[in-house]
Amino acid sequence: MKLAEDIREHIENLDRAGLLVRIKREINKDTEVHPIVRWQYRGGIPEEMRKAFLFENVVDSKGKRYNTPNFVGGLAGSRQIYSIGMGCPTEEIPSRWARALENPIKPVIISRGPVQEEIHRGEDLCREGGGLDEFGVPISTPGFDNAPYFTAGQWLTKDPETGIRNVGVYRGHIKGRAHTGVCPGPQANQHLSIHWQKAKERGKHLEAAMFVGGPPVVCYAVVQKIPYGFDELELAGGLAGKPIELVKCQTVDLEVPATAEFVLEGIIRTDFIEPEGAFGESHGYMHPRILNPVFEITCITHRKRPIIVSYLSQVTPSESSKIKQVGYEPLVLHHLQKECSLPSVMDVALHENLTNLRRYVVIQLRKPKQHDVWRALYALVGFNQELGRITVAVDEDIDPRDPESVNWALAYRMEPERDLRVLGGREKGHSPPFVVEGERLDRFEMAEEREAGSSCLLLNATLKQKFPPVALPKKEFMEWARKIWEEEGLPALTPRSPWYGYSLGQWDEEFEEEARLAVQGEYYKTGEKLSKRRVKC
Ligand SMILES: Cc1cc2nc3c(=O)[nH]c(=O)nc-3n(C[C@H](O)[C@H](O)[C@H](O)COP(=O)(O)O)c2cc1C
Ligand SMILES: [Mn+2]
Repeated sequence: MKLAEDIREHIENLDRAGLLVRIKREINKDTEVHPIVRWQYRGGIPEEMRKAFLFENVVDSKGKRYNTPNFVGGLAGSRQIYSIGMGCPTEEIPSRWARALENPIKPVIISRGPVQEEIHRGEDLCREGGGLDEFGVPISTPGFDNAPYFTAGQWLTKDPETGIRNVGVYRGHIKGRAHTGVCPGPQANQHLSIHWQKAKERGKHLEAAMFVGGPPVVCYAVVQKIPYGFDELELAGGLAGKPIELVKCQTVDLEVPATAEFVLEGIIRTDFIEPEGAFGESHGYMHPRILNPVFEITCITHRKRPIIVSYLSQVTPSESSKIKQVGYEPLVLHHLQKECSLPSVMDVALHENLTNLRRYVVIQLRKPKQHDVWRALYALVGFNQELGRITVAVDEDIDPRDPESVNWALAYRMEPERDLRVLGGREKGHSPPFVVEGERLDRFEMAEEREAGSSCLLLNATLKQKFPPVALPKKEFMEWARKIWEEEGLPALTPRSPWYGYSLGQWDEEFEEEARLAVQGEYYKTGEKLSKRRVKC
């Protein structure tokens, strides 16, 4: 499959793979777009059946028509959709990530690109129908959100000191034809926030370019947290195996992907902040209004009929959680196995449904020593302040991605008095509860609240001693039975672990022999043997 250069080629690839739904009827972007796609996540549809949605005929609540299709669920609606954007099978995604981290490729600047097919600046931005009036941006959580927000805006800025580029996805609250809010996060570790702070200290506004679309690999790279000072566009080049092509912006000293759908150029003011939100957030609740910077648009450039990519976020599973999970799990696994020298760690599962990845994590280990189990648990919660509020360690026979399997381990292999630890001194992170003073929550008050702290729960649900076998028929009997099942035309099976019995150490040759005799029909022999061991009572 050819790696897509832009959203348009990506849409063609999805279409060919049978992963695209085109909605041609008129759809209201304020009330219908996101609720339609939401059903794919709250309607009992398995991940393998999820599709990308292209709304071709977009109107708004006032009846206005837009020449800007909406593309939702299109970059990471499922792991399969993500793999189309990466141009590789799902199994190869982790190694692509590893390769890109080790071999980033610098972008190149070219003279022209489709993203500048149309250019609007100055007065043009402020007239009726101009500026953001041209863009039919959907409302993510109709009934709660206070405006449409750009949810797939990739904010490109440069460190005011070193000039090193950063790109990250940050929500953009649409407030007027030529200005938006921007939410660089109260977290000091958000790189846009660092740039903004540095510009403010120098008494300057921060030049920014918010672009939407471009090569899918760019979209995947810019949501991953990589070290400060590492240009995400170099990482994207590493994912693509070739440089990302950029064009120079018109009004700011920045450059953006040549094949993006559209770009908002402008400055993020550093002399005031103002209320922004409320907005339904990736933690699954409405995030209250906070004080945030304002982005003043100096120029909009776009392709003809720009496609508005919008990520479905909020309650998980969502496109937002998937786009993070696919790259984040290999990063954490690599950290435990390689950087912490814990080869017994086999897998790390960031539980996605409802809990949004970071809050509930399961580590799977192969025949670990107990001190390695604890070290893996401590290392995981040390990797990131917000990671692993609840962290569980399980053995290799427990599927870390199956909550039933994990509950099974918790119920039998964990002794609460001995096997759990609560660690304090943690940051509260991006989640409720929020302390609201009066009507609104100030972002600095929120920072204080984060400092107020939180804790995490570590649960060691690995075996500490031998257990008897899992009481299901041995594998060969289950496999034979499956053959008969299928020959009889009974409903298709999707085996779930455990589907056969296996030893967990507490079993000996005598039990083995008795079971062998039993299936050979020789169980009277065992009865006879046991009758010789009678004890008086
Ligand atoms: C759909 C979506 C929306 C996001 N919105 C925000 C946001 O508004 N504020 C924020 O701080 N992070 C947001 N993030 C997370 C950042 O993109 C992520 O932390 C990224 O690593 C930041 O990169 P940077 O620190 O290099 O700028 C969002 C992520 C996704 C996928
Ligand atoms: Mn960064």
